[in-house]
Amino acid sequence: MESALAEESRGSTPASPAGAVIEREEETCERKREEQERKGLGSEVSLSHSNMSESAKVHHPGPPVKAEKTHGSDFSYVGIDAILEQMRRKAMKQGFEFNIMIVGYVDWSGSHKTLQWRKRQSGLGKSTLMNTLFKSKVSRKSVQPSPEERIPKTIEIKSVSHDVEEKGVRMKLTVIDTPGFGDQINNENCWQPIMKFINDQYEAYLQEEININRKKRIPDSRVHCCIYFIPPTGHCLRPLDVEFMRRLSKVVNIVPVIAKADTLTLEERDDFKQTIREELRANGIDVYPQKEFDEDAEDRIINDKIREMIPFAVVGSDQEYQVNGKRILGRKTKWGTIEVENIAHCEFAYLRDLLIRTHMQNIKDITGSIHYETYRVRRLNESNGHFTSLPAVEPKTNGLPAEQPAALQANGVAAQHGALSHEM
Ligand SMILES: Nc1nc2c(ncn2[C@@H]2O[C@H](COP(=O)(O)OP(=O)(O)O)[C@@H](O)[C@H]2O)c(=O)[nH]1
Ligand SMILES: [Mg+2]
Repeated sequence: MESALAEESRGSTPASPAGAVIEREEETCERKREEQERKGLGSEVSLSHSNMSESAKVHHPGPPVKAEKTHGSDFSYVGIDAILEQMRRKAMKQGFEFNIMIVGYVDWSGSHKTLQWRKRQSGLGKSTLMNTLFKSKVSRKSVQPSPEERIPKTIEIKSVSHDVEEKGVRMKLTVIDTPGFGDQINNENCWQPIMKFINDQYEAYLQEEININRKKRIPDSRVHCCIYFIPPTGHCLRPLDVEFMRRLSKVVNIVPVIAKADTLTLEERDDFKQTIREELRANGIDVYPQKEFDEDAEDRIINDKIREMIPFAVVGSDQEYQVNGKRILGRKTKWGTIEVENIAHCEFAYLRDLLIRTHMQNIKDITGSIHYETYRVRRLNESNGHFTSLPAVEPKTNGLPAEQPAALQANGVAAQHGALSHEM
């Protein structure tokens, strides 16, 4: 799929998230190269990242002339900082994965709500927001459902992957949609299929990890972040919102947002945000960025600011308009155009920055080092003593790799996820 992001990297549109970062990194590297040349380190050091033989040149005890040149003005310089450039190039080559889940529901329980009303209230703007975030058609357009499909009977979990590229940085973005959540007559335990899906991805990862014949890179289908959409009622969280976030925040990074915030006045918005923050606190719901995982004082200052703003009141749109000669994503109304990326209009830009520009790596790190780790420890403790009996680590007598465990559904789910994930 040709993404808008890829197009943007060639076009004249303003630099977008990853692009901005890469540009900064390139500037830094350029500066570093210039500095090294000034210091007399020459191009050999700057080439050291290109491949092993080149880097070997740098460390190989060369002729005295070379050594003198290298150590010319700064004898103590070793070149350790070049690792950053090596890492950058490796990351560019490998690309990376980011998996976002979107959850939220409109309360249709009142019997006076007609099908027509429900149709109008079709959603909270989850798919639209994904398109707004990644400026391309990453989430399937909501199609008009047939009458019998209008009220899903069960929660479906739909996972769609996209290869997005920007300035040479490749990302496999997977959006996991959960239509049907909260739509049933009895919503008791309706968070369970979502919890199961998240755990299934951890299980799939674990099975790959403990396999004797491991893949060089384990495919990462773990849910890095779950955006929970709260309808703009201005009242308070509904019991299911609390139940979902209370349970799920223990296994995944939850980012709550107020959907369709253009329907609230500024005052209503601020009051609603305040109420939600208090309710989250009162119910012991620890949403992302979790205080206990701040790494240092600097982290704490930055994250405290984010925590004071959560939940972000967002507006989504995949419609482009021309405002003051600039192309913008917005919602045109009788009284003007809401510019989604304008912080005077809504808080979409803060959400985008958190998810993409400033905290994406941290979101992935917390998934791996906290949520997955908790799952892994629990799972391995459970199977303690029987560990070798897990089929995944038992090589077959003919020397071929063991089959994946049939009893543990995880790999089956992963395969299904993989198959689903490229349907576009
Ligand atoms: N007022 C308003 N409408 C929105 C917003 N985002 C999406 N919509 C509209 O809400 C409807 C449902 O959006 P959709 O993204 O399909 O919702 P989903 O079912 O949650 O995925 C569509 O008509 C969108 O144009 C928003 O921020 N504000
Ligand atoms: Mg949708």
